[in-house]
Amino acid sequence: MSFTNPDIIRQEFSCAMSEMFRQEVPAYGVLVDMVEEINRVTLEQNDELKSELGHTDGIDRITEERHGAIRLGTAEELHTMRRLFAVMGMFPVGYYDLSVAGIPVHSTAFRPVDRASLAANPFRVFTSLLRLDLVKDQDLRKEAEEILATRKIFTDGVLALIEKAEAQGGLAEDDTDSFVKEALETFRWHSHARLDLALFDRLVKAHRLIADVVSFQGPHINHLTPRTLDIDTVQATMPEKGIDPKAVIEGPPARQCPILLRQTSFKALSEPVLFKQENGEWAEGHHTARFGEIEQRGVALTPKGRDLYDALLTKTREKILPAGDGSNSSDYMQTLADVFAEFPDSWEEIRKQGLAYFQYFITEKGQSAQSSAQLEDLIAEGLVAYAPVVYEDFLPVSAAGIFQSNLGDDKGENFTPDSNQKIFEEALGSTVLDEFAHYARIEKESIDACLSGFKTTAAA
Ligand code: OOG
Ligand code: NI
Repeated sequence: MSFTNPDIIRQEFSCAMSEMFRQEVPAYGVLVDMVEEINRVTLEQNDELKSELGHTDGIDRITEERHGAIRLGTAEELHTMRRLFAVMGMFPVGYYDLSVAGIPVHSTAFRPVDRASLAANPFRVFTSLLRLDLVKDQDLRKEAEEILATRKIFTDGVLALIEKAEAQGGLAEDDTDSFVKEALETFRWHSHARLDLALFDRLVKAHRLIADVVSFQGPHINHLTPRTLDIDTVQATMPEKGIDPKAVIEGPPARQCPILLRQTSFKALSEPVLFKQENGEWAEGHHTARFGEIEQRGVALTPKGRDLYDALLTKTREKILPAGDGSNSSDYMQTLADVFAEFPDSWEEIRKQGLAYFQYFITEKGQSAQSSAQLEDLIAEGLVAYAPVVYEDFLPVSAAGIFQSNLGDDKGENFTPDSNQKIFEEALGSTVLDEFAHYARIEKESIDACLSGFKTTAAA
């Protein structure tokens, strides 16, 4: 039996999701059009960037790139979600504890892992699991648990197809369309809540995020994110298009050599929701949940580079915390840039100090050469060159900033930080891939391929 390549299922799914979200959240469509235009202009003006992207991840990938995010309520939901994403070639990478930032969730990113799959379609989903164990009000916690225990977020159709895919080792072409269609249902917006307005208000008081997860029939996709090549321009241009951006860009400042991930979003829209009252009638309330985001990716950092990044970010935030209303945005961005002056800003220096991961390749000159030299000599002789490995994961402090700007200022109770990867993985039903080990492997494989390339040439 022949199966549809999971990369193709993911491609179809992400297109369907994008279409649904554009229809449901028109401002997102405006943002995507803006990003496409700015990416086009950026590439036109920057030949170096164009050739660099050609080496690492292909020009075609840029505007298509999307990630999304969902928030789940129970261990069982997370477990089934892992099985659903596996059908599309998406696997859990990384563990993010957001309780450190006062948000009662922990998360992973489901994503394609190997290079060919990422290149075929990079779509990933930042997936959070609500932690009701952090809620102090025992009655509220019990009520929330009871409500979540009775909801079904997956259609019978998709459950059957997941089982079929697992049993067969894949999905036949005939089943692919209905899998995508049925899977999409889980991520749809529901304008009718599962509870009444009074309980919703109590949940909001505990934390807006708890209300967002517990009140609805399913884990609506809360944002999608195209990749931009010039995040500062998009941030500055949003207001011109009638879109209200969050106060600051999350992550590192603008640099010659981009590192990790910079992100910004437009603020979640207030949407009407109908709540079922005791007398059987529907009462209208409001909820902010859905927004649009953009991201600009740079090089993946080694643990040493990441420690430096974390230290500089902490130092910045000790001096100034970005205010939600944007009143100190330019001071924050300036302080960030000043503090990050300490982080080397040339690829050569970054590589020399072992701060980031690189992919090595044989240059044109190297193609016809013979050598048994070591890597550093091959580079010095111009036979081998290197390009940054793109960071494909997320950042907990940035994610918390995105959460916060979209939950409003009314944050509710403060939670005690309590990282618990083991509990998360138990719910998931598997471990998460360690992203550092993964990037290290990419680098090592590229070095091995270069060195053996020369050996083969020398032997021939
Ligand atoms: C997820 C926020 C995190 C990102 O890009 O860091 C995120 C959420 O709001 O559910 O998507
Ligand atoms: Ni995001």
